[in-house]
Amino acid sequence: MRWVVSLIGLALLALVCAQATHVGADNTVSKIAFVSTRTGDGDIYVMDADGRNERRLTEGPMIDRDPAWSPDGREIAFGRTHNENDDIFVMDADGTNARRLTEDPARDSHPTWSPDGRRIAFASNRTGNGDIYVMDADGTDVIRLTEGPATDSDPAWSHEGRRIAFARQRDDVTKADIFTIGANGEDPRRLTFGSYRDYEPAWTPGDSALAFTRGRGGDSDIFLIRLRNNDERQLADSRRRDRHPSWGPGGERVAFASNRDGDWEIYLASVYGRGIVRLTENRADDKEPDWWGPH
Ligand SMILES: [Ca+2]
Ligand SMILES: [Ca+2]
Ligand SMILES: [Ca+2]
Ligand SMILES: [Ca+2]
Repeated sequence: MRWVVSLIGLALLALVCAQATHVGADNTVSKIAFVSTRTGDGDIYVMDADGRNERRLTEGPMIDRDPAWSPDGREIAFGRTHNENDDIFVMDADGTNARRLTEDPARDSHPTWSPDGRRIAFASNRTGNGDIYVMDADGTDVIRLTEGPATDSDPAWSHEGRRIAFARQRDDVTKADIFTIGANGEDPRRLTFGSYRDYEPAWTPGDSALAFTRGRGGDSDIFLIRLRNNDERQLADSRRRDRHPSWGPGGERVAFASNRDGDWEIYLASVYGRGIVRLTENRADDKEPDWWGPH
């Protein structure tokens, strides 16, 4: 009799576990946050990585941009223009509970999370030109990582956590290069050296390479640079502008924004083939994808 009771107990336990898994199903689906102007100004939207279940997360007259998933997928940091001031905000992944993290009159933008979710790096021009800063995820304990007259922007925190990639623009606005720096502010390294505008770096899931946007004249395309040998190759190319790469969780596909079909849409490119898939289709600008997937 006792083993029958134990079996029933085990069956009940399995049922409860299955229920719990089902309740958490939202965090088992790979999702892409992005910015769209379809309601006038920029708002943050989210969709499944196959383009389905699209929904709007922010509303109102503020301009929202640069969404960045927290590593656990529960929150999204983003940039918001309010009262002509750009600050970093964070909200729950369903769009509720938005709160402000930076309180400086300067332009604060491009949040990116440390892999443990405890810190957020961002770009700010609070000392007169662009530099990379790091703060705790509640907005406290702000530290400046880069200095000097160059304009540093577009920080991207590596998945192993020790380095942050960014774009550095010197005197000429048409030229920028990809750099990385230790998350403690030490050991800056330059990765690209061309006479192009290289920006918007994005680490592969294994941190062995970075995708980035390369601007040349009025065109821009998505490139990949391997850290082992600085080998570069082009991932997505069109005669219009291709920007803002963001890796899928498996490292086999990259999301990006392009105006190749007229207005801006979100696309996926395969790293190994030539297949390009379009995820959005409307007359507004859809940009700045940030891809999150369960680990
Ligand atoms: Ca600000
Ligand atoms: Ca600077
Ligand atoms: Ca292009
Ligand atoms: Ca569009």
